[in-house]
Order: sequence, then C-alpha cells, then structure tokens
Amino acid sequence: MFYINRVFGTVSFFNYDFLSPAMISLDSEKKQKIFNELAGLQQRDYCFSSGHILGSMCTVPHPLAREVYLQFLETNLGDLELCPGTKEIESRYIAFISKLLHAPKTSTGQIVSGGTEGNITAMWIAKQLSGKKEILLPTSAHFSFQKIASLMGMKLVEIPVTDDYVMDVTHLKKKIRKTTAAVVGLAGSTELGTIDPIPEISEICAHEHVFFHVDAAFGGFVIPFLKELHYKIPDFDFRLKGVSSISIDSHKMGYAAIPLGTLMVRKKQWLGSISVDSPYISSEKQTGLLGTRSGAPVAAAYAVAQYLGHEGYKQMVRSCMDVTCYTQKRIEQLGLDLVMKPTMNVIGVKLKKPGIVVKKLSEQGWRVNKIERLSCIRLVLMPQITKQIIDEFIPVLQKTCVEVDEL
Ligand code: 0PR
Repeated sequence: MFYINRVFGTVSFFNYDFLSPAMISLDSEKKQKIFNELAGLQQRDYCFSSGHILGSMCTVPHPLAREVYLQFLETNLGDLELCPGTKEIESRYIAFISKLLHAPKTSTGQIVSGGTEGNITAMWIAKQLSGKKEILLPTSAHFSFQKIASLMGMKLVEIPVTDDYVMDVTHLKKKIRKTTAAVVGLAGSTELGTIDPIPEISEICAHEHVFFHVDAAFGGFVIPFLKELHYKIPDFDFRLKGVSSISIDSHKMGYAAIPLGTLMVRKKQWLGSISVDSPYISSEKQTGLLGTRSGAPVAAAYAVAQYLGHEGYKQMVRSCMDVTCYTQKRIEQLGLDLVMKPTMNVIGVKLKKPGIVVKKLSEQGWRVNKIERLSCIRLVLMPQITKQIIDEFIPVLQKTCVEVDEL
C-alpha cells in the first residue's frame, strides 16, 4: 500500500500496521458482499436521476462535485493547520458567495452544513450581540426556527402574511419591541418560494437598530439570476443597509453536493461573539457550531462554481423557470388551480386532500410534498426536471386527481 505525500512530494508506504493485513487488503469476495448489501438497501431510495422526485429542494450534484468530493474525503476544516490548502479553497468559495450577495468589505462568511445551521448560527449571533431572545418571523418561516427556540431558549413571534403569502410589514412595525433580538425575512420560502418585502423590512430594522437575518437557503442561488433575467422581484442582499446576515445553500440551487451552505454576516467581528478558545488545536479560536467538519463539500462546491461561473448558474435558473412556466400551464389546463403565480421554481397546486394525492402519487413512483397548512402539494422544478418529465407526470397527476375526486 503506498501513497503520495502531498506535503513533501514523496511516495511512501502507508503505515497500516495498526490493522491486520486481512482487515485492509480488499478481499474481493468480502467487498462484493458488502457492496451487495449496500446496493440492495440503496435500491429502496428514490434517486434524482430517475426524474421522479418533484418535491425536493436538492438535486443531482454536478459530475465535477462527485469527483472532487472523493479527492477531499480526508480533509478536516476543524483543524486548519492540517489543511491550509483546503482552508484557502474555503476562503475562495466564501469570496464567490460574497460577490454573489454584494457583501461589503467589512463582511465575512461562515461555512455551514445547510439552512438549518445557517439559521441557528445567525440567531446565535443575534442573541449574543443583543442579549435579547425574541425572534420576529413570518408564519411561512422554515421549521428550523422551532429548533432554534428550543436550543437557545428563544421566543418566536409570528408575523402574519398578506394574501400574497409574504410578511405583512404593517404587523412587523407593531411587533418590534425593546426585547427583539432579530427579525427574519425569507428570500425564497420553503412552501411556495415567495420573497418577503426585504427592502421595507431592511429599512425598518436599520431604523430600529435590530439584527435582520435573510433566510435565502433556497432563493440565494435563484434571485440574483432572476433579477438579471428581468423578473420583477424585490432586492434581498447586502446592498440593503439593514440586512445583517444572509444564509444561502449550495446543496439546493447551487448544484453542489450535500451538505453545504454559507452564512454571510455584515461585520467580521460579529463572528467573535460565537467564537470559543480552542486550546488544544492549531488555531486559538474556533467559530461556529461544528468542530470537525469535512472539506469535501466545500472543495466540491468551489469546483462547481468555478466550472459553471455566473453565466452557468444564470442559464440553469433560466431553464428552471422555463420548465416552471410550462408546468404551470399544463396544470392549469387540467383544471387545477395554483395557490399563487410562482415567484421562482416552486409551484403550489391547490387540492382538497393533498395528503391522499401525495400518497397515491408515491405509490406510482412520483415524489411530491404535501402542505396541509396551505391545502396544496408542492412541486420544486429543480435543474434535473425537464419538460419531457412533466409530460410524463401530468397524465399521472390527472388520473390520480380523477380517482380521488379532485377533478
Ligand atoms: N430555510 C429554508 C427557506 C429552507 O427551505 C430550508 C430547507 C432550510 C432553511 C433548512 O435547510 P437544511 O434542510 O439544508 O438544513 N428546505 C427543504 C425543505 O424543507 C429541505 C429539504 C431539501 C427537504 C430536500 C427535503 C428534501 O428532499 O423542503
């Protein structure tokens, strides 16, 4: 067994003395048995390449992400001295996200595992900075805030939404108080892909000196490109002075591998409020929730961003919106109603019994989500969904809706 020592460029034998030869030599029979077991179980999973997953906010990772992920499997960004190269990749990826979100020079980013950790980290900072515990958020906010309330003893105050399913700013104004730690706005809601009136909320928060977190887990890789494609949607990024932090997920519309998101904060020093001394690792301080964390998804996402570039993401969003528009038309032709005109590549289809329809579709191999709260099913038109797939899906949806008296 040999390996290339990347630091000194030498080739040496890998010291596997701590394992018996039988444990490391890849006995082909034994390996096959394990693979068979795993493959048997994996067969039960739905896979994105089937085209039948219409309700997930994730997608098939870009082929480059696969290759790079494997190459960085052993890296640990929790110990920066061991991985200065991977740390540099992380910095370059944060610089890419920073540019996408027009973050100012004073800002910095924290790599996180996704939207949940991004929201937790943002609220942790808001609590530390303000010493307060109340979070004002729209009723449409992601359930990760329930975890935040429970973990950090914070209180959630729900702000109602308008008929367009976005935060009602008049209510927000009334609810901001001395005890408010943070306001949360959505740039791409989980249920319908709506965008809250971020510019108005930003102005209110700047005026009241309240921390304003934008949850752009889904919309962060969509809205910048929609704007360039001339869609009329609100601004959502750091160009708005009242925006304090933004979380954005690469494992959703960033076409990268799970798990990866970034939390960008307006001022570098804010991360100090969530840093702890780390006396027995190479860096003096460690920031954020995790200790050991893989560099593999970071390197994979950076590779994808380098490969696709701004234009590549824009093309992807254009194509997702094209398929969304097509899907909307086909659904309306069936005689079903949408909850609202889609803002981005998420569609809510109104149904009387969404749970039953979802179950029946699942039995036929199609995965969509039920949203009982809004009496609808949710379709997410991710990059792997084509018009041909929609052409296959529509007759199945029609037949199912007829069977259960929805049509
Ligand atoms: N914020 C928003 C606006 C989200 O939509 C989500 C997840 C999160 C935060 C939390 O992100 P993580 O799950 O990355 O921590 N929204 C997706 C959803 O609930 C998560 C998801 C993705 C679920 C793919 C299923 C799935 O197949 O739909």
